[in-house]
Amino acid sequence: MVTAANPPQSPFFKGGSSSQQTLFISDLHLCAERPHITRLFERFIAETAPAAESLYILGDLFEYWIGDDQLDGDPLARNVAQRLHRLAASGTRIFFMHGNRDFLIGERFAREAGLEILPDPTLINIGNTSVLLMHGDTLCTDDTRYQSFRQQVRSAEWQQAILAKPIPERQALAQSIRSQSDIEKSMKPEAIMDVNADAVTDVFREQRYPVIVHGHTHRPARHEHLVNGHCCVRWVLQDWHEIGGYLSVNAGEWRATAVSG
Ligand code: LP5
Ligand code: MN
Repeated sequence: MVTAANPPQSPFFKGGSSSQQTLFISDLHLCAERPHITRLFERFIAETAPAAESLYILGDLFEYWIGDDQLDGDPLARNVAQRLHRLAASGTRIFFMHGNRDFLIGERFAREAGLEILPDPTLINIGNTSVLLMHGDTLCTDDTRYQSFRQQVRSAEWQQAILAKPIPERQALAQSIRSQSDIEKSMKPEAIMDVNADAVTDVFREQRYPVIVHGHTHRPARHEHLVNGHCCVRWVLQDWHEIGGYLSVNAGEWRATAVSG
């Protein structure tokens, strides 16, 4: 667990922004097959995000990521990196946490997009509020098939072996995993693909009752949990499948806003 009470500053941070607004997004699953979502994201980055002091991207920015050399052959990946870089250069700090689709994003992408990669989970302070950021997949403890898959693909050995393979081989492997995952998901009960209540309670208790913000489940909501007499809030972020959305906090006021057009 890493605590980033004062998250390190991006190399572009000018320190001059008077905005106190913080934005959270996740699960955009950007890909060439959903160009309208890419357009929504571009508009969000150009029109909404510049007013914010910080933007947190909590995983699954891309449909999948096979390694940072994806930047060499994928115009969409380069476009996204360039737009994020421009946003960072204008003074908005950008933080990224890996999702289960883009856990292979590395330092090259971070540099080219002007962002900083945060570990999952990361605890930050916004004003006097302690906020725990997660992708959300680690809370889905009933999905034991997924958790063992996750353990395997997050190991350094597996990642080294995979990244040594040529791009077409990685591309084919990513597509096989996607198909297998979709087949298995269609047979899993809905409940096991949501967070486990005890896992959530444990995290609230261990982290001293922060606000939790996560994505992954694609079940956007504001939940209240009563844990040891503390009324705790858990925000689940909207995915960007048909429309998009973001969570914002400004002067202690939290709001979920849809992005469409
Ligand atoms: O992503 P989502 O929300 O649809 O489903 C997730 C879980 N699935 C996954 C897999 C991802 O969708 C695909 C990841 C692609 C990564 C690309 C880079 C990898 C590198 C490869 C090459 C460089 O995370 C799904 C959960 C669901 O969330 C809800 O929480 O249920 O979990 C699964 O479906 C996992 C399966 O149950 C078990 C794993 C199947 C993989 C088997 C590999 C077969 C390979 C075949 C090779 C010939
Ligand atoms: Mn996910």
